[in-house]
Amino acid sequence: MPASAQVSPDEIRKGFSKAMSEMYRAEVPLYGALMELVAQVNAQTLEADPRLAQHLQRTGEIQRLDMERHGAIRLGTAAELATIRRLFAVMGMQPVGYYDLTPAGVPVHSTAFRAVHESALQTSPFRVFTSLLRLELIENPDLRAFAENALAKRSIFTPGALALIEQAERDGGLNAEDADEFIRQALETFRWHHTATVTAAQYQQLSDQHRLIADVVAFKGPHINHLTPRTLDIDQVQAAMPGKGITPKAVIEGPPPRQCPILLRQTSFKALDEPIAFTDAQGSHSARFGEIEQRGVALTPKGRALYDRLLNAARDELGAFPNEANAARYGQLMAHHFQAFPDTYAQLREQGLAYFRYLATAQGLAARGNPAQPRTLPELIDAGHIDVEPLVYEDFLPVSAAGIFQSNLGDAAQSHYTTNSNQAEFEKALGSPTIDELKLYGETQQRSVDECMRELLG
Ligand code: OOG
Ligand code: NI
Repeated sequence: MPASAQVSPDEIRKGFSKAMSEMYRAEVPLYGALMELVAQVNAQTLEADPRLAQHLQRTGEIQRLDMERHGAIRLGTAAELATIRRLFAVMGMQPVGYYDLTPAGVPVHSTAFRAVHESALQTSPFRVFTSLLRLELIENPDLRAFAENALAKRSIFTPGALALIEQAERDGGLNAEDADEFIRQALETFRWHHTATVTAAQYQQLSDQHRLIADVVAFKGPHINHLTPRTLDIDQVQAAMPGKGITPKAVIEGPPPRQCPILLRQTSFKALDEPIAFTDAQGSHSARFGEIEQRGVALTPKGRALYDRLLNAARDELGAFPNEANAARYGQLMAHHFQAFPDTYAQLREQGLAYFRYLATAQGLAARGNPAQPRTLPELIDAGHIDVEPLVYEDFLPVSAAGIFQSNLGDAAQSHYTTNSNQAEFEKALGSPTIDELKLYGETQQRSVDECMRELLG
């Protein structure tokens, strides 16, 4: 097939993200309500803060804001993870980062599939937080064997999806018609099932071991469990949720409110209880919830170490998992400890705490070829020939993710696992290494510097 007939993987991802959002909106009406609230608050925030609007305009983020979302799935076997990697690759999504959630009592480890190049992210920033159940953590050997057997019997991909993945791998892509069919077929893997594959008693046994185990093992496929829009003011959305009949979790995960947002702040509402037909009886299951996120600047290893240190200090002082009863104190402790985190972009940049994008300004371009034009990056910035924009954090945070899991699984789901993190095992299942996210931010920053210098001085 000639290359010209092929659709770019970024366009397939964009189409898939849209189709997924439509499916979820139709299946979970509360998601639609949340989307409307987020759109309202985003519009108000932009109106009230012209500087923010200008900055989003300059970086192009304004175009991706409405289509920005991430979702999550939980898989049961190594083979499922390896095939989902190939499915996401058709859409230009690579496994970025490794997250071990077992220290927080959730028996999974995870990665995030997403686009890696800034121009691809611009077309569609869609990401999927993908977890693999760690069956070895089920202590009861009979139950573990039952779970393994149930998972071995299911096939979560349609034959059509598998054929199109192979075709894309063979031909190096898909044409428009096949890409549309691929989106339709791939969507089936993420669909909700009203029927379970086990009896009510078996479900209960799995659930008693851990609710998450029942969520993965008892069903035909890895239903998408949430889709998360990006908000420009998470505190406002959190405050407005109850008025829309949505009850948010006790605390916002991630850093406290700041002038210059860093990393990622997230909050969610509890999973809905939905009717399920077990093989022998009617019952219910809860898995699907809603979440919102506010993204800030990506941190360098030095910035991230500071973030982790301050977060741990606040949590240690709290002495318990954040919950309804200690939420106010948690907020105070976070605000107090994070005073040690510089809160202007200039400080974040000068102290090497965050990543930035460098953009040549009109003034800089006009001065091109002028012998008086400065030649170094700091001088060009001072002269207004280069603008500095924070680079958005595109990834996730393990402590936050654990908090989101917990708020949906209920506190009863807290277990203590002594097993260590096992990135090598995860990557073996995945069939490839995971990409180091910090390396990607470093590369994007460097590319922007190189391009500026070429444009202004080249
Ligand atoms: C994933 C929870 C983590 C996030 O945004 O950190 C998550 C799950 O519940 O499967 O979505
Ligand atoms: Ni999420």
